Amino acid sequence: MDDALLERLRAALGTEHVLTADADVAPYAVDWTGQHRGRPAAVVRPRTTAEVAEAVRACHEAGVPVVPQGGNTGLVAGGVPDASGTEVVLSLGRLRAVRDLDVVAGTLTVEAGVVLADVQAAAAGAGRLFPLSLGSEGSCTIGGNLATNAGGTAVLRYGMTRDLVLGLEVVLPDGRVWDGLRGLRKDNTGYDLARLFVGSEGTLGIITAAVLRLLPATPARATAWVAVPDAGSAVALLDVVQRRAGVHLSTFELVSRTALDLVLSHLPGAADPSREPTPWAVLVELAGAEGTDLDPELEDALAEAVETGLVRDAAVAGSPAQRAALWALREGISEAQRAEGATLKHDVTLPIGDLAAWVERVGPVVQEILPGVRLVTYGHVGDGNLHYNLSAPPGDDGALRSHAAELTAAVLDSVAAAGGSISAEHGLGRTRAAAAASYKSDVELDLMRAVKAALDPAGLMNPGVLLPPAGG
Ligand code: FAD
Ligand code: 2HG
Ligand code: ZN
Repeated sequence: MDDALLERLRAALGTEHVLTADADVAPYAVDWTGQHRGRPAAVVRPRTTAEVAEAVRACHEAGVPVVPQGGNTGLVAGGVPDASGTEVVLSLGRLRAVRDLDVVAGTLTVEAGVVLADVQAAAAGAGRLFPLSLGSEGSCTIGGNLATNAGGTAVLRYGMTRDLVLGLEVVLPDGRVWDGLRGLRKDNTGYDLARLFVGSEGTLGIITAAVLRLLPATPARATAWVAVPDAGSAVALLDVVQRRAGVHLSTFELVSRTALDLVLSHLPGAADPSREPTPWAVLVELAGAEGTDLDPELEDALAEAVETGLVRDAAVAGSPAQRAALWALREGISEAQRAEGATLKHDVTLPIGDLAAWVERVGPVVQEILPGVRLVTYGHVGDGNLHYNLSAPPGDDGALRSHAAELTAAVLDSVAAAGGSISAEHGLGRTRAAAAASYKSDVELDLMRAVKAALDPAGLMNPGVLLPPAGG
């Protein structure tokens, strides 16, 4: 990499925050799955918005591409560099200040590198709720959540990250700073620029701070692990719980037997809460204000569902420890699948009325391509979002890798044919950019390219992510 640029970065950030040695850059070069490994020209770790701006300006003037990185928990290789050795990774991990908390206005202003669990804790410390909730919340950053428009396990009630943000501060690809840190609920003064950056996966600019919406706290909880015979019963159960619990329903997660078995074999101390194994289970949680008695709503819903044959068995958490144990079964799936070997992830949305039939249709197609492949199906069924993940036949990672393209094409084609989305909540990154382009209309692609060209005419902000490389 150009010595003059390195010197300029060192002068702006301090020598110890410009990393070039192989051992130092290694953790920033590989994604969470371990399946995408890039080669950064350098890793820079600014501390303030002004330092981010200076680093981006320097790279822009030198014509060097920049890859923003938060907690590096992304699952589509959007925050790690390519293998060219020309890209600078800009880590937001040192922008960790909580700048403001306004309980009356219901807003929390945080810097991009604040870990999601710390955002939740800051809200809870003020008796409020920041409802975004993901299995990776102990290490992903709010900047990464915004950049990917993350979903998670409470979208059903509170929406995606986009629904939880009011204003942003962004360093643009040429190093200018846009101060859009406004906490107003009503502000119809032009294009919604903040939400344009949400979900842009670091391709339009670098989010350095955000004004987030806070909600009333919901410390009352009722949680159950519900055994169901098939995915159709899970979808029907959703209707029953929505009718009985109304706005209190905050989580409705589907887990297949294959996914649960992986957790039971990899998570120490894990136990199946159901008396008899069923092919599917649902984690249901209701949440309400202090003092709300949610148990009758949950029990009425479950009693109705048992009577109509939708539910075989249900374990209701009787203590915080039991609740945590049920959640661990759901949140442990990614880790258990990673421990099992090679993984092929498909994060898809189906129209919810077709979800169960789609699962029945696509299984045999996938099994025909690779007999013995394991269908590690689970997800946020209340949002129509399935993680239709595949694991290799036991001990045969090579077979999954050699059939990966064919398997993914079959799954994504059938999602598109059903009117679904090929990326529900993880984004496109490098992994899905080309596929998404092939399913979009020319008009939609033209609009996306026009936005990219207007904000990043030199094409230096996370190239190859979200939109495929030119000519690619
Ligand atoms: P990174 O992985 O560092 O980056 C992700 C993308 O955002 C990259 O394109 C990067 O360039 C860009 N980016 C990061 N920070 C900035 C910034 N400040 N400005 C501009 N661009 C930036 N995702 C869900 O949606 N729902 C889930 O339920 C969920 N559960 C998960 C569970 C596990 C165990 C794991 C490992 C991942 C899970 N994820 C989930 C995926 C991941 O955690 C989210 O996509 C998360 O939002 C990424 O945040 P991050 O800080 O790790 O971002
Ligand atoms: C989840 O819902 C996450 O647990 C991760 O979105 C999904 O690891 C995955 O494929
Ligand atoms: Zn998910």
